Amino acid sequence: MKRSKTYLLALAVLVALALRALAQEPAAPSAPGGVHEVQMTAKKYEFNPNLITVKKGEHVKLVITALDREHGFKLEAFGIDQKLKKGDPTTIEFTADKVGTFKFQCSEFCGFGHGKMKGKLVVEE
Ligand SMILES: [Cu+2]
Repeated sequence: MKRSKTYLLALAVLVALALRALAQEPAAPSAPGGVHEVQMTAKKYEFNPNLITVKKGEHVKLVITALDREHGFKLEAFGIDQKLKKGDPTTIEFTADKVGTFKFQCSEFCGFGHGKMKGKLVVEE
């Protein structure tokens, strides 16, 4: 008799723990629809940072300043191709609505290293 009581008690504790874990789960996705702002610079021949990681569903706001001359920011997967005027912060906004790794690159010919001026946007689940 005593054994089955202990067993029931253990079961009740397990059920309580499981319910608590389930109740906490929906809180996990960090701020759906939140704004993710990144300050960036562009110069011959690099973007800094050149690796941007965001979460799916976030509204991404890139504020990019071209330091040495005019450059461009092309993120084809999200239909973005924006000129970056020298010394003038340009804001580019989009919603990261798909998961994956997407390349971006300079879209304004800026010299012999232009073809290597690129980076990656990683959108995580
Ligand atoms: Cu360029």
